[in-house]
Amino acid sequence: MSRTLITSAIPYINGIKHLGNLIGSQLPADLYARYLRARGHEVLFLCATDEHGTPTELAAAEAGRDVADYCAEMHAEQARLSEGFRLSFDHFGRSSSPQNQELTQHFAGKLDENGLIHEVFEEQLYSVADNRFLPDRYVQGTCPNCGYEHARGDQCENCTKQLNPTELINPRSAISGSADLEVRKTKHLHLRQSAMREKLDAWIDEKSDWPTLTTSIAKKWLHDEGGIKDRGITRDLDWGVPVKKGGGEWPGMEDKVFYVWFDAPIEYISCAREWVDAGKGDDWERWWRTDKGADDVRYVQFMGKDNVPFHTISFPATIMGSGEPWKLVDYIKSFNYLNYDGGQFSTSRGRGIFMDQALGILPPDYWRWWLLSHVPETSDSAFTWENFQLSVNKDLADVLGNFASRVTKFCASKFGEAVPEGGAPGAVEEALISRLSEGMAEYERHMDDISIRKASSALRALWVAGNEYLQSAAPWAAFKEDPERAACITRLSLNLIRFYGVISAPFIPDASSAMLSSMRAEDAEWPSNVSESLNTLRPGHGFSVPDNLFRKITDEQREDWETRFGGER
Ligand code: B3M
Ligand code: ZN
Repeated sequence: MSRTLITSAIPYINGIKHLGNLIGSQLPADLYARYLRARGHEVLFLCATDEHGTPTELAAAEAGRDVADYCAEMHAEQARLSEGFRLSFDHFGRSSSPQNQELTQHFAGKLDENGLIHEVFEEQLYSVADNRFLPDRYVQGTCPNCGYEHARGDQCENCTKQLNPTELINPRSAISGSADLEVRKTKHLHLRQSAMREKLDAWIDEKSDWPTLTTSIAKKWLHDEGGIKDRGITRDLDWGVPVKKGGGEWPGMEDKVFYVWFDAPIEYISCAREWVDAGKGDDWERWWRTDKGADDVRYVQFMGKDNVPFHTISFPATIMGSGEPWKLVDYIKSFNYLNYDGGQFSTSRGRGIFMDQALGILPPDYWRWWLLSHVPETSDSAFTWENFQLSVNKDLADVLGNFASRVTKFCASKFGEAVPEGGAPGAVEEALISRLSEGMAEYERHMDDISIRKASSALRALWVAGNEYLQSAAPWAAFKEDPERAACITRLSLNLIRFYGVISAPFIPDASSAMLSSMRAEDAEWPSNVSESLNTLRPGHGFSVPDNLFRKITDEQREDWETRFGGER
């Protein structure tokens, strides 16, 4: 049995996530975690909320809330929605935890000891009225490029041009609106990523099995435009991890916090400690410290492509630079973007479908199936209501749901609610079993490779095989002339429902448990041999007809949702 540590990129705390966020890391990570657990591996699957940074302070201010209260509430909300989508985290932590504060300061201290932190003086806008330095986003003004009056100091939302706060015309503080701003010098810390370039480069070169999407982004950052830059890791904010080293003071840095992207990945480690502190596990170091057994762990990360630079450069630089035996990632699975009906999902503009809305109209499996079978793996992909309706109605309702309902209803009416005895299987059954065996090997291969689209097609093909078998073997026709034959087909088909319940669980856990409980299956072990697995439910074993597993989406519903979710939230 092997051990796998799985982390999903940790979602920002400010606001409910949309389906593009969900499929960009958490949902695929959950699929993989469920699959490995089902195959008998020991898995630690961690996620958390990413709570620091300017957007959090701004969102709390906009909601008129204290930032700590706001975060606590949003964390609970995100945890609730994660459960709603059946994300099977072993722990859903918080980057604002005391554990993460301590570990972040510890890393900073180690990096400093190892000469990898530079103190730099930067010119920055200071608001006299607010009595503080303003981070880029806290400065507002007129865009020098397009004249938009509400451009932010980091970027103009209107024309998307990246800006420096000092370039804005009529700059003012986003906190107080005051225009009484001065340019002053202030001290910041830089992580000397450039000093680690060769090490990082060599490390990436070892990763020949990584998706090209991952390695190409990493290489670009290491080499383009004169190579990897040092990175500012401090900010002028109140909300964040205070800049200290290993708990001690850091002279001159009293009013500053670490940059959110410095402490967020460290939360992957802290989260394991939070998991132990919450009483859910007893040893986090065996997952994270290579001197404490984590050598045997395979560590897999999931994330959207925009997060790749931080996971291939900045976080490894933090870990390597500490000189301590922390576990480095073994495999990074990254994703492209999911678009929404001819545009982009957008949190700031409330465009698309958000997790709470999705669960408000349909159960999680409908979304899980569509999202995972259309995951933007090799290129961006697009959500359309038409395609969603088609895929739910065809794959889930017509193929899988219909199979389970036809078989159980037929059996109940002809033989009663127990597996019938019937004759011995024949050539048709043998053909089916060999088709299923090949299909299973393919399904497992793609799941092992985290090739999600291919895995979903392979799973669908397994469902289709059962359906086609049932259709051509036609027990309802055989029943009249040869009830023994009809009973044999029925017995195998009832076993197929259990089989589907087991193998579909990583994708559609609720429907899978419904199938398993209607079959009263005690054994839900992953099949190592298809033929044996289809013999699990013996003659006389009772079952019940499941409620409709999937309801079809009607044209009316589709049109209604299309309108409802067409505009902004
Ligand atoms: N919160 C960005 C995102 O949700 C960021 C990921 C952090 S992973 C350490 O896409
Ligand atoms: Zn502009």
